[in-house]
Amino acid sequence: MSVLLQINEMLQKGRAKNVEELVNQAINEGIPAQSILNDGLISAMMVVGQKFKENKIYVPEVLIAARAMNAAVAVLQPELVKQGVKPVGKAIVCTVKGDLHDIGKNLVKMMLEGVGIECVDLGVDVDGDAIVEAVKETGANVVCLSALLTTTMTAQKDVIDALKEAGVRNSVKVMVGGAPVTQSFADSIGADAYAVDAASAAEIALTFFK
Ligand code: B1M
Repeated sequence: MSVLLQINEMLQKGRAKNVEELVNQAINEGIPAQSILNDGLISAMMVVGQKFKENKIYVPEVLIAARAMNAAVAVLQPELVKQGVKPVGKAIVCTVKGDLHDIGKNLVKMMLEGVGIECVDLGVDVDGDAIVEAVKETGANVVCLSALLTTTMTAQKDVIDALKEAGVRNSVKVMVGGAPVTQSFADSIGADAYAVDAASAAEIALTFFK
């Protein structure tokens, strides 16, 4: 079995140590960093995302795979820089003002990173002004807003309003999600996208960069 296939298989199982060793082996074999990233790591995270969507695996397995992904990316990073590989794009991720839930937000971040999107994580309880500032400072193309409470989902609209007021609404795509959020709510507040889960969020975010 090729080293890329082995990386893919081990990453799906969340075996961080094995993945790290195999990534080093692939680098030593002269396989381009981009190929290790795309064909070994990202393709494995896509499978993990799909299985999660289909309820074939659950949050703990995703977190373990994401941890292995992060460990592997850390090993690969110097090679990616050396070979001039750039992230697909940049996204801001956060949980909106008044809301302290961060497990779903963290999953979204991990899945986005898993498909090669650089994430600026603003944390939880984040208001529109902080997001506007981050958009201006980082040049991110996508803003991902998580809300877990019926009382805080309306803060997603406040963020969109703040982006409009600051004149930067057209420079970013806004994606919303979280347990109480629905497609019709997303449409009603003028979001560009709604994602039901973290894997779908990564798939949709990728379409924004194409
Ligand atoms: Co809270 N809480 N909580 N809580 N909590 C819920 C959400 C609740 C449904 C529990 C219940 O009553 N049955 C309820 C909300 C009711 C409502 O508004 N409809 C609730 C409440 C009421 C509260 C407090 C108000 C309780 C209190 O103090 N009286 C309080 C609020 C604090 C605050 O935020 N201001 C509170 C506090 C807490 C804890 C701090 C104790 C803890 C959070 C710890 C943490 O996050 N670090 C907590 C927890 C753990 C939960 C439950 C049990 C689990 C949430 C979770 O992490 N789920 C939750 C009940 C439940 O959901 N069964 C509950 C797993 C996570 C992977 O799912 O975040 O939905 P989720 O993410 C999903 C999707 O929604 C989606 O992707 C993920 C899956 O792939 N997704 C996105 C999420 N964000 C996305 C963004 C996207 C796309 C998809 O694009 C941008």
